[in-house]
Amino acid sequence: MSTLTAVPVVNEIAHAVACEVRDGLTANPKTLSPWLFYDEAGSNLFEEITRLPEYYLTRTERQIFTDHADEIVEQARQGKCLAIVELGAGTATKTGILLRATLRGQSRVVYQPVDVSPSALEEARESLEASFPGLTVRPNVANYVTEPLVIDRPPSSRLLALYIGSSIGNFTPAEARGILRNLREQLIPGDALLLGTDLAPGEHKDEAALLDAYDDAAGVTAAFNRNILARINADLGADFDAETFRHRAVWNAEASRIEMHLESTTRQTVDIPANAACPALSLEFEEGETIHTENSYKFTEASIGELLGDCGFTSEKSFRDAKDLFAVTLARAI
Ligand code: AVI
Repeated sequence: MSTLTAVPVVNEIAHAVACEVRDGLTANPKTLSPWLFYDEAGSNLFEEITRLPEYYLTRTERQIFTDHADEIVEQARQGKCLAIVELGAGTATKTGILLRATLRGQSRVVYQPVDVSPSALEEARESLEASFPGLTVRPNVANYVTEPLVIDRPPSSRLLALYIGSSIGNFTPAEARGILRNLREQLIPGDALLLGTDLAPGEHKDEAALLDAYDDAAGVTAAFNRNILARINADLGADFDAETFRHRAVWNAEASRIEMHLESTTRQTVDIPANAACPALSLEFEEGETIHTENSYKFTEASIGELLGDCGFTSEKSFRDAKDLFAVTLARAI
C-alpha cells in the first residue's frame, strides 16, 4: 500500500529515485525523502507499524471514525447528497467506516480515491464495491502533491474530501499548504474536508509515548527506516550496509515534529554506480553522521486552524479520542 503519496507515477519512479538520492545524499546535512520508504517491503513494514502497540495513530483514528462516523457525515452533508474524494487513499482500509455511514443516509455514493498506486486503487475498488452495494468507486491515479488535482463532481452533490491517517504530517508546513490549496481549487464553498492529524505532546500526551511510537521495542520502525537503504541498493546498485546505520527518532519541539534519522555507526564510504540521472557517487560518512529520512509534524488546535485558514477552509468541528491523542477535523471550504 502506498500511504505517503508524494511519489511520482510508476513509469517515472526509477528516475525519481536516482534524482532524489543524488540530491539528498550530496546535500549537507544528508537527507532522503520519505516517499522512498514505500517500496513493497517498506509498505509491508508500514502496515506492520500500524498494528504495533506503541503506534497509537492508526487505531486511534479508526476509533474516532467508529465513534463519530454518523455525526461526521451529517455535519459534512448539511442535508445534501455527499460524494467522497480521498487523497492518498492507498487501499482505503479505514474509509469503509465513513462510506458505510454515508450510505445510511443516501442510497448511492460515488467515491474517488486518489493515489499514485494503480494496484492499491484497484484493490480498494474491488473490495469496497463488493462490501457496499450502492457504492461506485472511481479510482484516480494521480500525484496530488506534484500535479493539479482533477476531481469529478457528481451533479447536485456536495464533496467531502478525506485527507486522513496523519499523512499531512509528513510534509513541511509549506508543502502541506500546497497540497490543501491544490485540493481547495477543486472544491466550492460549502464542500467539506476531513483532516486527520496527530497531536503534539502536551497536557494529555507525554513526549516519551510519542517517541515510543517512532521507536518501538520490536524494532519494526527501525527496520522500516533502514529499508530505505536496502531500496537504494536494490534500485541503484548501491552498497549500503544497512546494519551500520542506527535508527534514531528525535522530538524537535521547536518545529513540533518527530524526526527520523539514520546514524552511521562508523566512518565509511558508500558507492553508488552511475545511472541515467547521475555519475557514479562515492559518499563519505563520518562516524555519527546522519541521514534525515522523515519528519512527522504534530499539531495543536491552533496550528490546525491556522493551516486550514491559510488554505481557504474554516474548521467546523474537531473529533477526538478520549485521551486527546489524535484529532479528526471537519472543515468547510469558504
Ligand atoms: C505515514 N505516516 C503518517 C507515518 C507517520 O506516523 O508519520 C509514517 C511513519 N513513520 C514512522 N512510523 C510511521
